[in-house]
Amino acid sequence: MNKIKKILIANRGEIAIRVMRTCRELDIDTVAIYSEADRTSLHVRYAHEAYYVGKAPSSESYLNIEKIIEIAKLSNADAIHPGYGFLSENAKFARRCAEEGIIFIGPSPGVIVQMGDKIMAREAMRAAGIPVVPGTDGEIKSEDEALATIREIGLPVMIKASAGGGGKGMRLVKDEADIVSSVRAARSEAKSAFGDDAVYVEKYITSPHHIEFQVLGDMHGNTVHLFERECSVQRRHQKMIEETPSPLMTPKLREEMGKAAVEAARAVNYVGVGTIEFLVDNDLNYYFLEMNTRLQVEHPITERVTGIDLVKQQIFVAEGKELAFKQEDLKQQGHAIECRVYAEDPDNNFMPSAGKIYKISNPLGLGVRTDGYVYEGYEIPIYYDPMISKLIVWGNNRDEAIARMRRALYEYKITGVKTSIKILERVMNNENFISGNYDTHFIEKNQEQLMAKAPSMDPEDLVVISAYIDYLDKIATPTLNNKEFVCAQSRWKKTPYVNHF
Ligand code: MV4
Repeated sequence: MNKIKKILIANRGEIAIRVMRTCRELDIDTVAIYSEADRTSLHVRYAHEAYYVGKAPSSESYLNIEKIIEIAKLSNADAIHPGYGFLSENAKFARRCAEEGIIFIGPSPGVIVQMGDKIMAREAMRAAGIPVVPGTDGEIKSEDEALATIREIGLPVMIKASAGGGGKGMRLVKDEADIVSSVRAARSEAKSAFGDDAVYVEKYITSPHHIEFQVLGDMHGNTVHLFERECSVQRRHQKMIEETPSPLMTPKLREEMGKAAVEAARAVNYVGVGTIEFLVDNDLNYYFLEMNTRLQVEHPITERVTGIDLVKQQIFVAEGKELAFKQEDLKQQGHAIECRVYAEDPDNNFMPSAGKIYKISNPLGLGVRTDGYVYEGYEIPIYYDPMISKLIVWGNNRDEAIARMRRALYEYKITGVKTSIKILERVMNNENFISGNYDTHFIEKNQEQLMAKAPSMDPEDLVVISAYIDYLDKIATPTLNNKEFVCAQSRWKKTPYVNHF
């Protein structure tokens, strides 16, 4: 046992605050680092101490390994929590921490390397008896080899970069004539993106579900899973909505996949929280896809249905504690959904919407959690991820959770920047989503309903509305921005604005 007293959080935004919240509950001191662009960021104010780390670009700040180690030593932090993104899956960083006697809150550098290399990960899983997508044994070394194997597997196939993941460096091949050019293209894309041109081939699974299992292992050989998360609602490999339980799941499949996930983690002696990603086809066959060796963005839905604080578990495990529960102690209670709120303009091809948050009103009430970091007057830096918050709701069942999410989205008011809130509302009202009938192609298949532009306004209506706004301005308290609120309210047709007064 190695009690942690002070943690440096090598991250920013909502996840930095999320981690610090648990630290405060555990009476652990927190050290923030911040870039030039983050001087006014909330994680800086939330921490017990904060240190400037470098210029705004990530490469000079949140990715600056030596500078971060220096600050950890200067501040006497005994551990570093990397959050997600940035250095969270960087084996070199984990190794440098170890060399300096700082606890890296995550798995060993060896496991990070092994799971970061998708060919190695595939091999390890196949050896452990976990179903992997049918495909090549290892790297495809030549175009001839590609041709031969692809003829064997049968088209369509996916060519994937071994150093890739999350959709980067992937090529779908449907036509034999395209094999050679696609392998070449995938290779050169991989080379320039990752400095590694190794590629492999997998059979293409049509319309799969993306279902992942949360795993947790300690240093004493105990490993459990904390059930699944359904992550199929995504746009261009950016997740939008996650839920647990998965509407697709049956008790039998859950048990089987849960066992597979635990075996997968055991096969690499996994210590810490991790995620086993699976593709599940329409016949409920499941295939190992990748393992993520970090705390994930969507971890709160798992926390909500299991009652387990995953950051607390990360810290306990890093201290060398034994897990305080066994698999049979864990239950999924009710249903949780997360919506990711991005500062993006859905009417303008999801372009990042930079600018100052003018007004923000977070949803509250029964069964609602928001993990965010922006405040009124805060200017969202352009340098980092556009996700500004996560809205997580819980219900006794899926229908209640969806209704609650609709209600919470209705309460969510953000002005000053464009956000994805209205798209999220449309998903919550989409018949296919409501019936649980969706897969990874949900967004494209429901494009029309989800992306419909608001109808342009009749000039006569505009006159009426502007007169009404004038009227509201006269009766309102000066702190309320009625103009903005009228705009925000208008998307909720069933609740006319006047009902609130
Ligand atoms: C696949 C696939 C179909 N067949 N592999 C995309 C992200 C990367 N982690 C793997 N991805 C996929 N791999 C085979 N053999 C379909 C996808 C895929 C996908 C996977 C998960 C979530 C959303 C997705 C959207 C498009 C494609």
